[in-house]
Amino acid sequence: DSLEDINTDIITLPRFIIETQQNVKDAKGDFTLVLNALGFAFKFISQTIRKAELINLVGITGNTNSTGDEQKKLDVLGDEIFINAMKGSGIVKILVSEEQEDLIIFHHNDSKYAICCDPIDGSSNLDAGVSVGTICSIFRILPGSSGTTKDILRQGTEMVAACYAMYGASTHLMLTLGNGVNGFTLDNTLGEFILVHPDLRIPSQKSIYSINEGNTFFWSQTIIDFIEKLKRPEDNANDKPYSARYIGSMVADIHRTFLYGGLFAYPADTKNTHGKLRLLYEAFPMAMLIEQAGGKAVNDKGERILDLIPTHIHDKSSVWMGSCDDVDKYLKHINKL
Ligand code: AHM
Ligand code: MG
Repeated sequence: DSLEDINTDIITLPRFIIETQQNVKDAKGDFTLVLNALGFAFKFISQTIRKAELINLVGITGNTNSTGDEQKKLDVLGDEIFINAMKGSGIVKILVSEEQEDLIIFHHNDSKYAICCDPIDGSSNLDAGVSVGTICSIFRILPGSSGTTKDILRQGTEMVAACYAMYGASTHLMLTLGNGVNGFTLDNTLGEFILVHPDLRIPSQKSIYSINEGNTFFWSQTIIDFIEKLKRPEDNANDKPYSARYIGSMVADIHRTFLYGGLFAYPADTKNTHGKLRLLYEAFPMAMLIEQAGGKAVNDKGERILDLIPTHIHDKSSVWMGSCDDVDKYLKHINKL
């Protein structure tokens, strides 16, 4: 590349936040601190995952043994990295993590936010080098609250922001502040997330379904019938069956859905009677991101995910989310449209 080709006016995550906050009345820079802490946690987890295989398998770095026995599991490390980053931000009062039974409260003066996260989602895929990610929902705590579950057991529509990081061939960050979705990619040499997908829109239709079909035996007849329909050429546009794509990492399956379109689902079944995915830090943030990009997100009954209210911090929900027309196809199937 010639030097003239270098873009010197790139939009980094901090720049994006500063410019966005300038349009928000009464913004005091608090949210910048939250995003800084999140960005740092994502970079740290990303680097740790990238080093992990070499550390564990061949002991190439550090003073670890070659069997990896004394290594902390990556999900534990990811959780610790995330907790410490949020604690260090000085602005987060409450943290819910998939890895922690109870909510964590940080005692800082003036801390205003509650973050719910799955630090390493899809961790069963880690040892095979398949993409995993971190998912987060962000609430502003209730006025005068000293930090209780009331600050987070709220309707999904009350989130002020949501994001996920995906640790794949590159590290990606998808972020919504309730005004569209913006996609960033980590430039490892700069150590900065760079805006690469401003105002990302999810395609309105794509004949892809993403579901763990190995669970068919546990599904209701309604769901079995619907998935069969997607496979029958005569029931679909252009007489074409849907393609199956399932990674088994929600972040990676949703990331593909953002870029290519299609339908991602994890329904309830006789094993997981409320579905498998967690409302506060999996279904909610992904539903907000999907809706903000022009898609839809509902549960098995066709109820909008963001209208649900959790009763416990680790509550689960069935999910059907993705391209508008593909989710509508499900809604029509269950007579909710
Ligand atoms: P985890 O939070 O324990 O990693 O589980 C969540 C993951 C999601 O990333 C993924 O969509 C789903 O579990 C896959 O489940 P299954 O293996 O049952 O298909
Ligand atoms: Mg998870």
